[in-house]
This record gives sequence, C-alpha cells and structure tokens, in this order.
Amino acid sequence: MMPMDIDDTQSNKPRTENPVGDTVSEVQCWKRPSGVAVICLGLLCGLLLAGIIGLFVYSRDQQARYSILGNEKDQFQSEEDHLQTHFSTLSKDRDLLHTKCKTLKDELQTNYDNLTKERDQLQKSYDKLNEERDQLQTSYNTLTKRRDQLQTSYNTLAKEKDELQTSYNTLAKEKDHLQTSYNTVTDERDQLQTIYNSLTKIKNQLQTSYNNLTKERDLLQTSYNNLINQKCPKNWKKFGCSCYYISSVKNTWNAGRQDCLNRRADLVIINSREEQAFIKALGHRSWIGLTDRDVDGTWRWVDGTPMTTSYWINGEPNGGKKENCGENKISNDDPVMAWNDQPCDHENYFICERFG
Ligand code: MMA
Ligand code: CA
Repeated sequence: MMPMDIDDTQSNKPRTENPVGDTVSEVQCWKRPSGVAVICLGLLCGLLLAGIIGLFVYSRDQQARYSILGNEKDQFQSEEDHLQTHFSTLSKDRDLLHTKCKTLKDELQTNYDNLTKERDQLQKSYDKLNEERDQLQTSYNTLTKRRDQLQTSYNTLAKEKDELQTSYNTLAKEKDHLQTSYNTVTDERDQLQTIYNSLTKIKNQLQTSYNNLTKERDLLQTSYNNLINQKCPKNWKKFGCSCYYISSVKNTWNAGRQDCLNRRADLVIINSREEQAFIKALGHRSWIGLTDRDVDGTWRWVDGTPMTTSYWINGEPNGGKKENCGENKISNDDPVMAWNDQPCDHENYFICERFG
C-alpha cells in the first residue's frame, strides 16, 4: 500500500508543471476543415477567455494550494522516508518471513510426507480395521442372535428355576415336617425297639420257661397218669392221685399222725371241695392233718402250708387254746361242711393220705 501511495504522488507532478497541456490540444482543433469550425472557433474564443479568467483565479488558488501542497509534500516526504525505513524493515521482515516460510514449507512438506505415509498406513489400518469391523459385525450379529437365543433360554430357565424354587421351598417344608415326623417316629421306633428287645428277651425266657414247663407238664402228666392208674394197697381207698386209709382204732391227734407216718403217709390234707366231700362221705368222725397249736388262730396243714380254704361247721372253730386240732365231724346233714376244732389229746379215728 505504501509504495502505491508514493507512485500516486509522483504521477501528480507533470500535471502541476504543465497546466496548459489541454489548451494546446484545443488549438489544434482549428486545423480541422469543417463547416462548424467557425462556430466552434467563436465558442472556443469565449471559452478561452473564460478559461484565462478561470486560470487566473485558478492560478491564484493553485499558488495557495501549491504552498499547502509543498508543506504536505514535505510531510509526505518525511512520511515517505519514514515509510521507506519502515518498508526496509518490513522487507527484511518479509525476507526473514520468507526464509521462515520456506523452512516452514520444508517442514510442512516433510510433515506432509510423513503424514501422507501415516495416512497411507492409517488407510491400510483403516481398511484392515474395516475388514475386522465387518468380521466383528458378522460375529456381533451371530453373537446377537446367539445372545437372543440364550436370552430366551435364560428366560425359560429363569421361569423353570422359579418354579423349581417354589417346588423346592414346598418340598423343603414337607421335608422338615417329614424330618420332624421321622425323628418322632425314630424315637418311637427306638423306644419300641428297646421294648421289643426286652419283650424278645422276656419272650425267650418265657419260651424257655414254657418249654421247661411243657416238659414238666408232660412229666407231671405222665406221673399223674401213673398215679391215677396206680392201685392203692389193700384196705386203702383211691381218690384222685391219693390213697386214703381210715384207722380202725381211735387215738390222739399226735399218735394218729405217727401211725400215718409209719404207713409212709400223713394225716389227710384237704385241697378241694371234692376231696372234702369224699372225706365226709367216708362216714367216720376222724382227725385231719390241721392244727393251730403253734400260733392260736393260725391254722396250718401238717406239711406246713397255711390253711386257705376251710369247711368249718357253722360256729367253729370255737375252742381257742383248748382245742388246737382239726377233726372231720359227720353229725350234720351238710355234704361238705364238717370241720370242728377239738382238744388234741382227745381220742379219735384218723384218716391217713399218701400219694400213689
Ligand atoms: C363239744 C366239742 C366241741 C364242740 C361242741 C359243739 C361240747 O363240746 O366237740 O369241740 O365245739 O361240742 O357243740
Ligand atoms: Ca370246737
């Protein structure tokens, strides 16, 4: 911009030094042969006069303006110098910038080349990545389908899991109930097992006892049969398994008993109502093997066993310590009740009894 301004200033100089240049070219119009030349000449004369007047005025104004322009020129000259200096500085700066630009351009070119290489590599990488992306996309699609299938399967399984969980909870409760019942039943079973074991022992003991008793029973049955079938000696009477002897003489209770013992027998011991009826039916008032001589009021048989069933005549026994031996009295009409307590030294028939 500054150099252009300087040129403009210079281009004004000729116009200032030759202000009548235009008038010379108007004068030359006279030389042209034309019908209107006269008119033009007159007009030109008028114009020339006006122009002379104008030039005078103009010259005076121009003098003043020239003076101003001179000053302005000096100012411009000063500014031109200043601008020239500035221009030089800027030229230097431009050269420096040009150098820098060249350096930068080289650097940029290098960078550009490098970037181009990198771009190519990136393009390759990009293409490769594209391929990989496409492969990944395919894989992704496949995986998405698979994932959807798995999701469906997962949902189905989740439902089944929930159902199974519910079933499991129900079963767990039932299991707990059953466990409780099982424990109770197990306790009861153990108790029953203990009882069963005890009962088994008892059963075995009872079985052994039963077996032994069966044997004994069979032996006793045999003995009983033998005894039942065994005949009594002469003058003895048979009833059940026993033989009975009725004395033909009277004697005291002790002497009568001794007589029985001498006959491998003892005074009769009455064990049943039938036996008592049998004894009474023999028709003799006789000693029997009953006495309370050891403890008054406590009647025992001659084998030491306590009397449990009795057939006393109504009102008997009534003798206290005076009557300590039992007799079978036949004076009453009752077929069974016949006992009376009598003084032991009283003489009486006696009935002996022996087995077999
Ligand atoms: C007799 C004697 C007693 C018996 C009474 C029953 C008088 O005594 O045999 O032992 O109790 O008779 O009247
Ligand atoms: Ca009596």
